[in-house]
Amino acid sequence: MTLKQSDPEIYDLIQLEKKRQADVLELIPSENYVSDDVLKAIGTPLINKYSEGYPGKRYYGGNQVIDEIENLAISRVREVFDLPLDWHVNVQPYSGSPANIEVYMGLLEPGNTVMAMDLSHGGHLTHGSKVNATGKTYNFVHYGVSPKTEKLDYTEILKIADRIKPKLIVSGFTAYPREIDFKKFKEIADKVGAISMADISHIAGLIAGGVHPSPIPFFDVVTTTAHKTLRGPRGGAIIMCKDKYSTAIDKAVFPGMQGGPHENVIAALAVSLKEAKSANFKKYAEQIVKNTKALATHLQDFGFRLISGGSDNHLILMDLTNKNISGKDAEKALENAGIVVNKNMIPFDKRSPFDPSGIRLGTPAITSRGMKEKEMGKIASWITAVITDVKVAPDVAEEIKRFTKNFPAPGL
Ligand code: DSN
Repeated sequence: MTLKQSDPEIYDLIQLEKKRQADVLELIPSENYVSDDVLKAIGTPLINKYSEGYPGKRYYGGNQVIDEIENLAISRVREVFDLPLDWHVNVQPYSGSPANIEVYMGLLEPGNTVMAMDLSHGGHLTHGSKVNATGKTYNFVHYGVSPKTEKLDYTEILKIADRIKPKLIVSGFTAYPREIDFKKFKEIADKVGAISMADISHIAGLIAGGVHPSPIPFFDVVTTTAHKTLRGPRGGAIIMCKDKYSTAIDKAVFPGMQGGPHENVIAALAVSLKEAKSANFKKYAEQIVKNTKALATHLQDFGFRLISGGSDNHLILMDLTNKNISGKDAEKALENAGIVVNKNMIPFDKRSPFDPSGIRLGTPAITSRGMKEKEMGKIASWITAVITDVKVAPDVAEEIKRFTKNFPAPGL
């Protein structure tokens, strides 16, 4: 019996979501479309297996095949991120948030001082937000972007680090549209004797594709989710670290935070990492950056103010203050038009996180559909039309439905 026959309610909802994903312009910069092969690997009987422990040292029998899968995923991580021999890999974190928490658990004591980017300037909840376990457990001190340039000010970051002497400094962002100078971060960490940690979740695919500098090999620890630009499965993550941190971090992952790893996700991660080694993936990563730059230029030509004046990576952070619409209302209006973005705080925002001044948009998913610079002008003009007059949204949605048919999304 098929799922359609045995559980039509869930089957129909899945079809509806597939149709939604096919019909819209997906511009949330942390989302993407995985390949058919990644989907195939994740929906396998690997999900049935318990494999607490690590390859060769499991707490359950019957893990010979699972060990091979996990080891293959690890060796592919090593190739994709060009890891030196004295680096260690853990592919078991359930997602990006657990991965970050596990690094802190492994390397810090509660109450230790840690430095990271402020959430409202583009950090992440697990970079010590007050409402997150990380902010409640450790003494996070935040840096932000410069009020003048809206870019990272490394001199100011050094000043703060020198004053507070953190045990660990986190670099890596969820809403920062510029290239990160990991070398400068490492210099700062070295000057104050801090562990350097990069959360590359957003830009892992750009690093793998060679279009963003990597923090490897000179950083101490690097975490990343598997999805986003890397185009692997959600519900997976990777920790890479210098060997001297490996025992503490492995113990924090299991048994510290987690039980049995999700080996179906690890297999899907391995599949996506094989894809990430291909020449096509490099082209995709290059195209993401070209598309974002083109979209940014068109939006600026239409009078939108972009945080930091543009983008070097896969995302754009837009300040809507001069358009007299809030981030929340813009997100809704654009959604009605088939353009999916997310409302987002902008640096020094005077509004609240639930109804902030900005929206965040990016090009990974539409690049995976094969869209190029030519399409970015069209997309910018639709965004402009909807933000200028929200009433045009239903007409734009129809146009976009026709338009997206020319760009089949992988996996749907
Ligand atoms: N929530 C993710 C994002 O959208 O950027 C980060 O984990």
